[in-house]
Amino acid sequence: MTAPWWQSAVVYQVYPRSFQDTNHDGIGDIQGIISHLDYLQKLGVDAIWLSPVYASPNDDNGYDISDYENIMAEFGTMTDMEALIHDARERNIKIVMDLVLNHTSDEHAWFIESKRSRDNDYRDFYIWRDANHNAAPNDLHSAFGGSAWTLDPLTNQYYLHLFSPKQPDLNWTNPDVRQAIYAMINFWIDKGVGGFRLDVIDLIGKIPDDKITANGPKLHDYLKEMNQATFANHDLMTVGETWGATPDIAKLYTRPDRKELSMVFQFEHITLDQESGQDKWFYIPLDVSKLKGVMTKWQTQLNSDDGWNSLFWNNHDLPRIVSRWGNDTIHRVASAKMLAILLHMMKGTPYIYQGEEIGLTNTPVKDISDLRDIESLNYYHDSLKNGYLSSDAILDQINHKGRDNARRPIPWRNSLNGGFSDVDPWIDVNSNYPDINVEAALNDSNSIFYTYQKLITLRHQNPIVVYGDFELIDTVDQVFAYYRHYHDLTWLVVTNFSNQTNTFTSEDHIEATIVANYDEPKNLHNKILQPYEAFVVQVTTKL
Ligand code: TEU
Ligand code: CA
Repeated sequence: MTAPWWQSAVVYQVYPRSFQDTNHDGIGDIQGIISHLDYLQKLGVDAIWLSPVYASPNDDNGYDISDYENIMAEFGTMTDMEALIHDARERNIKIVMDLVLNHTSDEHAWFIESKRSRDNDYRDFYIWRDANHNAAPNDLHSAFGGSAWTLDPLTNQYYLHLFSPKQPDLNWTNPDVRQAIYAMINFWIDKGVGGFRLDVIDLIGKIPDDKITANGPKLHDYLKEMNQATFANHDLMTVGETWGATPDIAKLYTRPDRKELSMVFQFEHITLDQESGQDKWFYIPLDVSKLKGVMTKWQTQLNSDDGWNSLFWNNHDLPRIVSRWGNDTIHRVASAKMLAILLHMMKGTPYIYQGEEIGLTNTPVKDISDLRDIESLNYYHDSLKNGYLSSDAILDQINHKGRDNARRPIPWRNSLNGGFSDVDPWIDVNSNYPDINVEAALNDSNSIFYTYQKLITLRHQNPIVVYGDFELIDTVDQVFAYYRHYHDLTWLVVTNFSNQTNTFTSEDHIEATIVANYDEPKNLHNKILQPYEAFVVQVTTKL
């Protein structure tokens, strides 16, 4: 059996709203993506994960879908979408659609019907419950603040929404819901897409009455059924967003003989820099030794026979990695390359979030009016109301962790609005665009861009990167070093996760340098590592 294409692939995530505006409305669009396919081909990626482009009132920037089989007017038309799929394919790039199956928009035709009356044919497409002593059925919370239940006065029942009230949860226990969803997925498969990213897929088996949300008992039955009805017999890549996954849970989703998904996004490393028992806003410094522990666990416990890893630092929900765990001032370039090398030499399918490849930074704001994200806005207002934190303290948390950090327009060059749009964009471009932009990166042969390009090529050309065994090396805390072993070959990856120098020592003999962000290392004996230094060398190990 030949290995599936997605095991050696690198995926690039596009957040369409912020990629490129072409029709002068300040909002990115599908033609904008098409206009940069040559750039993505130059970078070398195999697939684009496209955040939602479906019709949506944009309460949550497209993660609230009002029609799965139409394109958001602001982004373009179905003809544009077909052109994108076609033009990408001509460059050997597949389009991976974002499937939001846990909920729809409250403006979806199904919900509009569902709320008409208690006996409407679509009533059971959603989750309706009677009041509990004149209050919500229970105390389930929405991820965006407040109760997960909203009362609809017309029929005097509550509906469930684990996200905003404009994102009512679908009722997956209803077979008609499932069949309607599968038909929609097949609509997109027939258009020639290369796969799907499944939004909060771990929630679809929920039992709200027992307050079970993630990993409900029927979850994997639904995924198997979905696979049979849709993905089976197509050469697709599927990746599930699963916040609470452990390696054992990941195997349930991804073990090939279970025929569910290709891989999942696990978030264990992502939650390391928050106070234990608190939500993401209460940030603390990263403990590198904990990061080593988590990454090693995933690298060693998920073998290709029983599952597959994804690798990522960033997405549209997360702060920029160079600001978060690197250094976005004097060591920006070195630390961005270090983070790239560390991640891309691991086993699994890497995802690059737009702008990561040029080391885009966070965009701290001084005023809440500079933000657009529903999660940050709700958090700000709810926290102010409960009075535990000052508005400055809340803004500080949002500046570190808020989702708009990732959602600023891509700066393409040093011109008005970074060349994203010639009118005011829907959200401001980071003011550092004169220095940090795509054109500047392409014109500098030492830029972060070319490190990413090289890492992608290395993965495509060297089975050791895709299949090699991972072995952590015991070092001082701030140094993260590991081997990859493949047949007789050994690659050594050494990274200094610090703005200070550190020492790494080994008896191994360097045969060749594969990639480095400082000068090529000469030998490994008491090697002084510069701030954020990273290199990969082929070695002969001393036994
Ligand atoms: O995110 C899932 C999710 O749980 C988010 O609320 C996440 O916890 C938060 O963004 C982290 O800060 C997915 C999408 O990626 C996100 O953009 C959507 O808002 C959400 O689902 C609802 O569809
Ligand atoms: Ca536009």
